[in-house]
Amino acid sequence: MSKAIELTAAENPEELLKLKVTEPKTWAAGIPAVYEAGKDVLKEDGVIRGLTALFHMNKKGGFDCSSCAWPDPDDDRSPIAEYCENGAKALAEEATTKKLTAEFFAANSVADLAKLNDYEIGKKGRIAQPVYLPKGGTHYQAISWEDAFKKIAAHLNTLETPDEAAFYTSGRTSNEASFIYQLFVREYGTNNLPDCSNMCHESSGTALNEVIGIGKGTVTLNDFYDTDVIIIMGQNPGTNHPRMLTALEKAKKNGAKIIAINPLREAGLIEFKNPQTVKGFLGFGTTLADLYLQVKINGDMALVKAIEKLLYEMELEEPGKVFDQAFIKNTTSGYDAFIEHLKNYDTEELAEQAGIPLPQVKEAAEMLKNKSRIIICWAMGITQHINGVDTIKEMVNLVLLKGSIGKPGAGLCPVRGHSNVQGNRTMLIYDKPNKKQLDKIKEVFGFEPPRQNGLDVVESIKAMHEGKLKVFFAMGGNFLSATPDTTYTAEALRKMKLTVQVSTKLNRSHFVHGEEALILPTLSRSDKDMVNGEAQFISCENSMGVVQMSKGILEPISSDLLNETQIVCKLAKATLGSRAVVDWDKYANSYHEVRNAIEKVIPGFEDYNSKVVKPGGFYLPNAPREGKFETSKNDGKAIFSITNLPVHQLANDEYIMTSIRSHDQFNTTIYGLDDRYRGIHNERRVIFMNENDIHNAGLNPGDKVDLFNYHGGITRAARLFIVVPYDIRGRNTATYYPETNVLVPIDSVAEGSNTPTSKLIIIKIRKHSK
Ligand SMILES: Nc1nc2c(c(=O)[nH]1)N[C@H]1C(S)=C(S)[C@@H](COP(=O)(O)OP(=O)(O)OC[C@H]3O[C@@H](n4cnc5c(=O)[nH]c(N)nc54)[C@H](O)[C@@H]3O)O[C@H]1N2
Ligand SMILES: Nc1nc2c(c(=O)[nH]1)N[C@H]1C(S)=C(S)[C@@H](COP(=O)(O)OP(=O)(O)OC[C@H]3O[C@@H](n4cnc5c(=O)[nH]c(N)nc54)[C@H](O)[C@@H]3O)O[C@H]1N2
Ligand SMILES: [Mo]
Repeated sequence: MSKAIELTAAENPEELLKLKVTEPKTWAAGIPAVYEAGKDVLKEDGVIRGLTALFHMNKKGGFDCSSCAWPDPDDDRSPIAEYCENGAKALAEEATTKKLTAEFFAANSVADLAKLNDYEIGKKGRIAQPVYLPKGGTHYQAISWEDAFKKIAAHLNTLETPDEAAFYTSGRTSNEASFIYQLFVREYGTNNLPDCSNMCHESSGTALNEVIGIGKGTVTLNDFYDTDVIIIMGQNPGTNHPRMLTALEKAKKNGAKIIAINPLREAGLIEFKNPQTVKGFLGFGTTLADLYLQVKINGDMALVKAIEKLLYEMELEEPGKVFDQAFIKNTTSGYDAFIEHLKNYDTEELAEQAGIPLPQVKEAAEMLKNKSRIIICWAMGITQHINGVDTIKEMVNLVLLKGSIGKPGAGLCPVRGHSNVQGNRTMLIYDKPNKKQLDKIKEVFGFEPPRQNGLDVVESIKAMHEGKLKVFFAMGGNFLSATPDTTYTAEALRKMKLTVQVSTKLNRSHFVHGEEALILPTLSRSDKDMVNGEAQFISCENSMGVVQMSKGILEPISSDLLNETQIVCKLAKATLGSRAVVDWDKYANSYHEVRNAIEKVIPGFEDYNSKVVKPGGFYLPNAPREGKFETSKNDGKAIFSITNLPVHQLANDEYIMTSIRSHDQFNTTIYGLDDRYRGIHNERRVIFMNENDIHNAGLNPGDKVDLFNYHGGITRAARLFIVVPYDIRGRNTATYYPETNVLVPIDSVAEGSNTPTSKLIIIKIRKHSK
C-alpha cells in the first residue's frame, strides 16, 4: 500500500510554489529567446560542453537537434548551427556533467526519489551505469551489462508466449536502432511494439493512410516559401517547433497569408522576431497570423465544414472558379456523396459550434476562395480528440476541393513531435505491420515473423492490468508520465514481473516499476558514438520525409554506456542464443551493416549508405507529392470522407479541459517552471479559465482548486491548482501535461487511432480541500 502513497505524493503535492502571473506575450523569439537559450546552457554543469555542442547542432556534419522533427533548409544543411531556444534547453539537459552512478542510487531509495517532482528529477543528471532493483528491493544497485542482459533473457525465455512481453519506443531512437529493435522483437516472436506515436500523430497516420494512401505529410520546406495560404491548426510552433517560425516568416515575405486556429492566442502564432536577422534582433517583428480564429476546444471540424459550405456556395455562384473541378474529377472519389452530406449543414450552426463569429468564418473562406496553393499544418490540438481521425479527414476534404495537393506550394503538413518519430514508423516500429512488410522481413532474414497484430500503448496498459503482460521493456521515453490515467497505469506497471527502461536521464517510470526493474543507460543524440575506435553516425527522418545523418560530438559522460543498437543486439544474443538466425554480432558493431539491411527491407532506401552522407540527406518517396494516391481502393484516387460532428454535453458544473505543453518542458522533461509566453512564472499547477466562468463558479483568480474527472464511474483527482484568468472561450480550460494526465481516462480514446484524448477531458472544478 505504501506504493500508492508514493504516487499520490508526486501527483498531488501538499504545497504550491509562488506563482507570478504577467500579461501573455503577443510575439515569440527575438532577444529574450537568444538570451534564454544561452542562459539554460550556462545554468547546467558542463557549460563548455553545452556551448560546444550548441555550435554543432543542425549544422553540416553535426547532429540533429532531438527537440523536434522540423526540417533543416533543403538545399544544404546550414553551415552555421541552426537552433532555437528550446533546442538549446534540450541540449543543456543532455550535456550536463552530473552523473548518476551506483553511489547515487545507494544513497537515494526509490521511495524517496518518487517524492521528487518532474523538474527536480530532471536536474539530477545523466545515468552513468546500468542498475538493477531486485524483488522487494528499496534501492537500485550496480549490475554488469552482461548480467542485465542475462536477467532480461531469463524472463523473456520463461514467458508462456512472446506476446506476454511489450516493447515500447519513444521517438528519439535512430533509424538504425529502431530497425534493429523491431527486428529483435519480431525474431523473438511478437508484434507488441507500442510507441509514443500512438499518443501523438497516430490519428494523422490513420486518416492520411486511408484517404491519400500514405501516413505522412506531403509538403516540403520549399512549399512553404512559395504558397498563398498557410492554415495552422492546433499547434503552438513558438514553443514546440520554433524553427518553423523562420519558414513562416519567409512565407509571409513572399506574400503568403496565415490563418491560425487555436483556442489560445499563442504568441508564436501572432508575431515573430527572428533573432538570426538584424531586424529581429533589434526587436522588429513579422506579423504572422493574418486571421486568428479562437475556436472552441474541438470546434475544428465544425469550422472546417463551415468554410467548406461557404466555399461550396461560392462555387455554385461561379462554377469552376472556387473548386478545382478537373482535379476532383480525375484524382478523387466520393465527391458527390460528400456534397450531398455537406448540404445538410447550416453554416450559422456550424459557426456557432466552432465558436467563431460567422463574419470571421466568411473572412477565412474569402482568403481561400481564389487560391489553390494552400498548406494545412496541424499537431496535437487536432489529433488528441475522440474525433481526431475524422477532423483530419475533413481537413483533407478541404484540400481536395481546392486541388491543393500534389503541386508546389500546397499540401498537408502534420508537424511531428520527437525528432525521429516519423522514422521509427518507417523502420517498422508498429504494432500493426502489413503483410508485405512482414513478408519482406521473412525473405531477407529467413525467419517467420509473427503475423498477428500486437498491442498499442492503451492496449498494452490494459493488458498489463489484466495480467496478460509480464515483461515491459522501454526504448526511451517516460511511459508512466506520458500515458493517460496515471494511477491506473501505475497499477498496471506494478503488476509486471520485470520492467526495463533504456534511458538517458532519470524519470518517474524508474520509480513505478515491476517486481524487478532495470535501468540501462544509453547515449544521447549529442554524444560521440565510438565503436571499435571509430566515431559512428546515425540517421533520422524529419517531418517532411528527409533522411539525414547525425553525428554526436560530446565525450560520453561515462565509459559504461552502450548505444541503443548494441543494447538490442546483445539482448538479442542473450535471449535467442542458438535460435537466432539474424547475425546479431554483425549489426552490433556496424551501423553501416544495419543500413544495408534497411535498404533490403524498406522501399526508398536504395543506396542508403552513400545517399545519407550527402549534405541535406535524401527524400523518401511520397506518391501524393506527385499527385498519386495509393489508397486501399487501388484506383489511384484520393478519397472524400463523410464525417459527423462531435457532440459534447456538459452539465452545469462541467468544463472541457485541454492539456498543453509549457514553454519550459520537453514532454515529461521539465526544464523550468515558467511559461514565459503565456505569462506564467514559477509554477506549473495552474488552470487557465475564462473570466466569466471563474466569476459564475463563485471563484476568484488565484484561488486554489482541485480537478476531477468521473468517466466510467471512477473518480480521478488532480489536486491543488491555481485559477488563472485567460483569454479562452467559455467552459474551456487548459492545464499542463503531464500534471493532469491522472485525469485522462484510459477508455477515452480517438476513434480509429486509439490515441488518448488528452486535448478534451471533461472535468469538474472545486475549491481545494485537504
Ligand atoms: N520545446 C518543446 N518542443 C516540443 C515538445 C515539447 O514538449 N517541448 N514536444 C514535441 C512533441 S512529442 C510533439 S507531439 C509536439 C507537440 O506540439 P504541439 O501540438 O504544438 O503541442 P501542445 O502543447 O500539445 O499544443 C497543441 C496546441 O493545440 C492547441 N489546442 C488545444 N486543444 C485544441 C483544439 O481542440 N483545437 C485546436 N485547434 N487547438 C487546440 C493548444 O492551445 C496548443 O496551442 O512538439 C514537439 N516539440
Ligand atoms: N496529457 C497529455 N499527455 C500526453 C501528451 C499531451 O499533449 N497531453 N502528448 C503525448 C505525446 S505527443 C507524446 S510524443 C508522448 C511522449 O512520451 P515519451 O516519448 O514516452 O516521453 P518523453 O518525455 O519524451 O521521454 C523522456 C525520456 O526519454 C529518455 N530519453 C531521452 N533521449 C533519449 C535517447 O536518445 N534514448 C533513450 N533510450 N532514451 C532517451 C529520457 O530518459 C527521458 O526521461 O506523451 C504523450 N502524452
Ligand atoms: Mo509527440
